[in-house]
Amino acid sequence: MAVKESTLAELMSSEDRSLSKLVTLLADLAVQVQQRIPRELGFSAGVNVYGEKQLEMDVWSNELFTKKLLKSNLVRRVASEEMEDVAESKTGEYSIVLDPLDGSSNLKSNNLLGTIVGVYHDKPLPAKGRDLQAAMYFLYGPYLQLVLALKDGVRLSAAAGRGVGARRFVSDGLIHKLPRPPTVYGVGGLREKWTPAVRQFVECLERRKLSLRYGGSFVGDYNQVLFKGGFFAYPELTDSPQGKYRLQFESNPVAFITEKAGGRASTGTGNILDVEPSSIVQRVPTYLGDAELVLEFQSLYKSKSQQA
Ligand code: FDP
Repeated sequence: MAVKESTLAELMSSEDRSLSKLVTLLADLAVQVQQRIPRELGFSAGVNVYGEKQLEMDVWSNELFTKKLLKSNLVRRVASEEMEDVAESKTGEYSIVLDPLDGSSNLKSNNLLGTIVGVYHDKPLPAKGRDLQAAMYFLYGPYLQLVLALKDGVRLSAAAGRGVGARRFVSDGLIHKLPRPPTVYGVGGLREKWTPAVRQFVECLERRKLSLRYGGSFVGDYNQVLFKGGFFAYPELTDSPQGKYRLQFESNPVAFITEKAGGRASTGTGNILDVEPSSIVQRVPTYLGDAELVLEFQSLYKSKSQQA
């Protein structure tokens, strides 16, 4: 059956006009980031958007997103993984949490990178994941992909159409769910620093023939789970009980996407989206993906904690 192609504007047609404008702006900026990456790597020597000295790509992308969002009249607050404080403007109804270039250590080796965004309607930051109105990530892969979670579910789109900027994004408009049965898994952190619960769970996934997919890029690795079904974690580590991911910028937005795709998101003991935020820089152990697998991990975690 032929599927009708939808533009980004059509995907957003049942949402508030201001949210639609915001997603369009973010998509425009993601196109600019993707175009900028080869220049940053020196394939276009001397080219610099500001005409100043070459900036680190994550600093550059943070400035791009933050400045444009705050000038848009749509966004009141921006908190970013690249900034210590929340940046504010005088107008706008949205509060944005942002990891402008997640996985930036993959830049030189040309592996996957992403931009992660969480959208709150007029909430002070930091905020609880449960209060997110929308969340998305852009994946800078062989093609630029937008994974967009709104209240009615997750939709996938790609910058593959004929337009420029956000107008290039096209979608089949279908709601995407995590497929079953699960077939892949990825777990971050050094194996020697995994706790017994994580080790045992990974052994169990391997016995069930789930394939390992780990490239060291959150959105890249998570996207495999979203497409193939499975389990992804950046777990608590023996020398880092809160793991690596920042609650506001990484764990909450991707947890929101996971729930909207029919999966679950856990800290090991409870739902990531219910964690009370204590600071902008807070980290949480992050276990995501197939709902049954995440629940299974949670009960193993509980029994290992009781034994300890
Ligand atoms: P990066 O340091 O390259 O920015 O949290 C950031 C992140 O990448 C994630 O994208 C990725 O999943 C993780 O760190 C990789 O950490 P390890 O190097 O410990 O695997």
